[in-house]
Amino acid sequence: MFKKILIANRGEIAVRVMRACREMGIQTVAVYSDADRTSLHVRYADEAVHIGPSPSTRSYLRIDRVIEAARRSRAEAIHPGYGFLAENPDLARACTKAGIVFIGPTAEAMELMGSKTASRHAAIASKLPVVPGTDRNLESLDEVKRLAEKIGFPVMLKAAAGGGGKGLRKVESAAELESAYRTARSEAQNAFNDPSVYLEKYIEQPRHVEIQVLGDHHGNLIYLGERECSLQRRHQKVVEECPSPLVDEDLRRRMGETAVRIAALAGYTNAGTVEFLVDRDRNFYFLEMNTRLQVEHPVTELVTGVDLVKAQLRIAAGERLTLRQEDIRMRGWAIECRIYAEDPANSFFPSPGLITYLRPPSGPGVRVDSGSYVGWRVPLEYDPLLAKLVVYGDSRASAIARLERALVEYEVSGIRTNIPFFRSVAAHPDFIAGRLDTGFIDRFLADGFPRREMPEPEAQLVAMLVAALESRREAAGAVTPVPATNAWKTGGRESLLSSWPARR
Ligand code: MV4
Repeated sequence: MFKKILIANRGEIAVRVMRACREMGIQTVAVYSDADRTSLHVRYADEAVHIGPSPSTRSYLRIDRVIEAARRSRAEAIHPGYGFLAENPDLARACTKAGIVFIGPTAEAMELMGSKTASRHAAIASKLPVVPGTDRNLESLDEVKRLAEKIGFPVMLKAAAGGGGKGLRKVESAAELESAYRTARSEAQNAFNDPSVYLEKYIEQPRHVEIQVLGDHHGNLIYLGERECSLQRRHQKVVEECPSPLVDEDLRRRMGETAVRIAALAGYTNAGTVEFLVDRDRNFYFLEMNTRLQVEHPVTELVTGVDLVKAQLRIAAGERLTLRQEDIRMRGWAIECRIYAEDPANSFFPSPGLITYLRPPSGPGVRVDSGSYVGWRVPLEYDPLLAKLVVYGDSRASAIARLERALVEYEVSGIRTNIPFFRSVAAHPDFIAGRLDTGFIDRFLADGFPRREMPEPEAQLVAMLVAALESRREAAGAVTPVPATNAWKTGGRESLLSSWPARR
């Protein structure tokens, strides 16, 4: 096993990887930019190397600086986390060249899966289920028109270099095709420096279900169940769970076996995720493969009992998978909420700033993967993910009850967070019933969220005033009755406790 590795990332995921390292006796090296001098991942690591100014293009995205930091600190391997360089084949190649192990798949596997058309082509050639559409880039408007008619409207135009919802365009009719084609191409060019687009049949009200896979360097490839990720806002996942309420044992086995076959097409090693769209008749179609550890990996960990980061480290060190497919058992239910420094009452705008108070939830079935602490200033330079709240219960209902309890416990002051938004989601009848199609969040926001709440500074003033009055009454010998929960006692959090639409 490695003695020392470098984590080429920041925030909660860097801390998550370092936690696995500490348990395995592996020394850790953090990298950091100017904005992250006091960040938790820097404090947590055994060593830290400054790699540049705050903009990620001049720090976390600089392959040369990351490699140099690994060389100087004599790290044997690099874990890329997610985002930043995680799916950049050039980092994997630079590692190989420098004699450093890249903790992830090969550059070739990343390249094949990085191209949506190349991965679709490979899957179609092996007769695996793929969203109906083209298996190569479209060359001309004439070709687009001809193929769209053949597929049948509505169709989706997608960027070949895209993924994760970037560069999508729904086209309802032939009349819209020409202008959609031109905008899609120019958007793809701007976002990915590659104008290539392709066509898919539009799947109505799909669900997003993804399969976790692990592959070692000895030909073993297994799947670790699914994650339900249909709750998204602007193609950003908001809530993820494992298992999916939609998936039964038979569908899980069929999707899992398909995912393993797709991964095998790339000679896949290490941790990866195969994404599927599932239609209303529960047909599933390969969408894309993510060649990294994902944000939502903890829900799979809680339900399968497998530590995915430790598995990644062992695989990268050349060890054999000790788990066989038949050893993977799913037990209980896990739900994750991504806690962001953003203001749900103001179109989810980022809300960076100083954290003046923090009381994360704890207790049975609660896991918080966090990169923040009291007194830390959330930088505005990066994705404002503060923490992931992950709850576990023996059933979906008990996981939801724990989620509601944990969200009531969660207190953050100084910045705005999306915690109130999750309190409302967790209490929503459609969420509770597992009706999680991709339109849920939009309908939910249109239906009257957010409710008005007392602004934070005023709420704090009220709470201080109440506390001062109570202590004077007590000093004068009065017995303070146990108060009924009210807006004064809770410093304005009352409206959060009685979340929309109504407490059950
Ligand atoms: C689609 C689709 C309908 N038909 N592709 C792909 C990436 C994901 N973030 C959005 N994607 C979609 N691809 C075809 N052919 C609908 C979506 C989609 C979606 C999918 C899963 C979960 C939420 C979604 C929200 C909007 C659109």
